Amino acid sequence: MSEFERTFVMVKPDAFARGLLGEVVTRLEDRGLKLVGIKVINLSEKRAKEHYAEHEDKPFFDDLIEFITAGPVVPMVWEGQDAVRQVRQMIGATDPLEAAPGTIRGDHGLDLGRNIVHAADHEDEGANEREIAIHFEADELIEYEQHDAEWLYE
Ligand code: FUP
Repeated sequence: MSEFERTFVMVKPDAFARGLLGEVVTRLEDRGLKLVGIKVINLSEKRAKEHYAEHEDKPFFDDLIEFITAGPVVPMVWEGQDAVRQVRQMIGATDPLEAAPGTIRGDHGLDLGRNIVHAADHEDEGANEREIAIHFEADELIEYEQHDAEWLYE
């Protein structure tokens, strides 16, 4: 069943440094999703470890934390019908080698450890709300009318 929901997305340091922030935002805007929160920050090590807590026992964890704290990131919250699944499809598989052409990772990345963008996983229940809460205060998510909504939704 379709669900109207919010999803957490984050442009990673590689994409920010490569000037791909606009590309990622444009793709999500063009799809019809509504931007309700965005900021540019340097992630603290503490917040990075909280964000990737599920991977703390993995061999790649230290490299992942070093990478995600190596430069500015852009956490965002996007809203729309089935937003979590829509965005996961748009970013493509975790490894850019496996990501289909036409997806963000499939069009802009090559390396698993430099894969452009993070988005909450729809198969990990609760991940989305947890990640939004890690990166945003409630008053940083804004409410407004999406003026083209009547032409996006039946
Ligand atoms: P995703 O949900 O697609 O971002 O992927 P995961 O949560 O499984 O992995 C988080 C990040 O860890 C990936 F973006 C890249 C990194 N990673 C590795 O570096 N090596 C691995 O074997 C798996 C993931």
